[in-house]
Order: sequence, then structure tokens, then C-alpha cells
Amino acid sequence: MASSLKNLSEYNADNIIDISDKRFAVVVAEWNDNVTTPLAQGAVDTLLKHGAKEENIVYTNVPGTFELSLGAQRFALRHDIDAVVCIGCVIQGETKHNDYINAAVASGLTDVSLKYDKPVVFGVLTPNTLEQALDRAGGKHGNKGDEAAITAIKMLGLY
Ligand code: DLZ
Repeated sequence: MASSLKNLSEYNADNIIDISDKRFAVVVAEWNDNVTTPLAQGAVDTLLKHGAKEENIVYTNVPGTFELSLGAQRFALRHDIDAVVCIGCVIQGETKHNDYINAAVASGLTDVSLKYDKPVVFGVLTPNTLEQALDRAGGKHGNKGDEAAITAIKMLGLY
């Protein structure tokens, strides 16, 4: 379903596990930080709302969405991290740069997740415009950061 038809902050909270002892890394791209900052805040707020402890959430920046894969890997390989939430925003430009970044990060995060057998969440917006991004970063379509955090929690339920 397209996210314009869904509020990204709404989710089914059934079967949400106890995450009070789970440790999270939140890796955030600096590019488009007017979008990624509220996305990351949404993710952290949602983790806290569901019982994560503040001291169990580490937060770091990487320059751009392309760098999320390596940033995620630095945390995924650590035994004291249970899940990694990655936040980025790639806005379509005049060239195909966005296509390459999006494809690379989708594949990179999948690889890291499978290699380290832990949730590595794709909290990346790929909008055509800044307005579409802001609509999904706490605007009229909710906050994809909330969705990313809930995804991490639900995936931890598999373990
Ligand atoms: C270069 C670039 C461009 C054009 N656009 C974005 C963007 O919209 N969002 C984003 O997160 N990063 C962008 N970048 C930077 C790349 O992600 C990466 O940091 C650089 O290509 C250096 O590897």
C-alpha cells in the first residue's frame, strides 16, 4: 500500500514483546536533516513508549543515506546491540543519483541484516519532493520513524 493511503504512525500493537532489556542503535543520515531529525525522533520516542530504556539506545550520524549500510554494520556486529534502525531521506533530483543510493542502501541493509542475523530496519524515505518527505516525517502521513521502530520491535519478537 502506498504510504499516502496509510498513516505511518498507526500500527497494530498486538503481540509487541517486552523490550525493556533490548538494546538498539539508531543510525541517522545527515543529508536532509530537516527530515531525518524528526524521523529519528519519532523512532526514539516510539522505542521509549514501548519500554526501551534510554540508556539502551545508542544514536549516531552518518553523512548520507548511502553510508547507512556501513554505519549499520558497525552496530550489527556488536553483541550488545539487538536491532539497528536506519533513518535516511533521498529526495529525487534532476539526475539518477537517488536511484543508485536507494538501490545500494536497500541491498546493503538487507545484507547486513542477514549477515548478522538481526533486525536492521530500512527507515528511508524515497520521495519525489521535500513536501512529500515532510508529510511522512511527522506530517499528514504520520512519521516513518515510528514505523521503523515498530518494525524493529516486531522483528525482535521472532527471536
Ligand atoms: C549525493 C547525495 C544526493 C545527491 N542526494 C542525497 C539525498 O537526497 N539524501 C541522502 O541521504 N544523501 C544524498 N546524497 C549523499 C549520499 O548519500 C552519500 O553521502 C554521498 O554520495 C557520498 O557517498
